Amino acid sequence: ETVEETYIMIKPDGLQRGLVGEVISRFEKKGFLLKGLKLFQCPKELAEEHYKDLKSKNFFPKLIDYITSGPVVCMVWEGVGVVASARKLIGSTNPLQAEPGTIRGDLAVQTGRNVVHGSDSPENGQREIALWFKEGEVCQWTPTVGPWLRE
Ligand code: DAT
Ligand code: MG
Repeated sequence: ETVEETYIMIKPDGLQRGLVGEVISRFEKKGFLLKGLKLFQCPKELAEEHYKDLKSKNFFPKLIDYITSGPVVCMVWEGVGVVASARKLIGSTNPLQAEPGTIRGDLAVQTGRNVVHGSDSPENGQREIALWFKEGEVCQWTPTVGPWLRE
């Protein structure tokens, strides 16, 4: 049970469809801590760096076009086991295979329009936070409900 940070991003479809509050709400209600938040028009170079592991895939150009097609909502969330837990809250990559109750399972139908991104490991979480946020944009703060969320 280690405290981690993860990079969560609402993709352009989530913003266009008015799902920003819904997505943020799920992470808030779970009990994770919001440490960074901004609306951002992603340049092509950043999108390519973020998804560099997928560069050889045939869908890569479409993925980059989609992610840069409009503003995204960039977030840093902190919590015990938040990286894996966020992936569970988000659900499977293909929304039709994502379980009901997950963000993708409840709110999306296509892999190419799956509303939200979440880091897949603590290491990638740190890599992605450094990629998307500048020094000073991530806030350290202590919620007063802390003792009711963590023993
Ligand atoms: P995830 O976003 O669940 O971590 P991933 O890292 O494998 O999934 O892929 C990143 C994004 O790329 C994914 O959210 C949507 C897109 N993608 C992945 N596989 C795809 C495919 N087979 N066809 C089209 N887009 C795909
Ligand atoms: Mg991924």
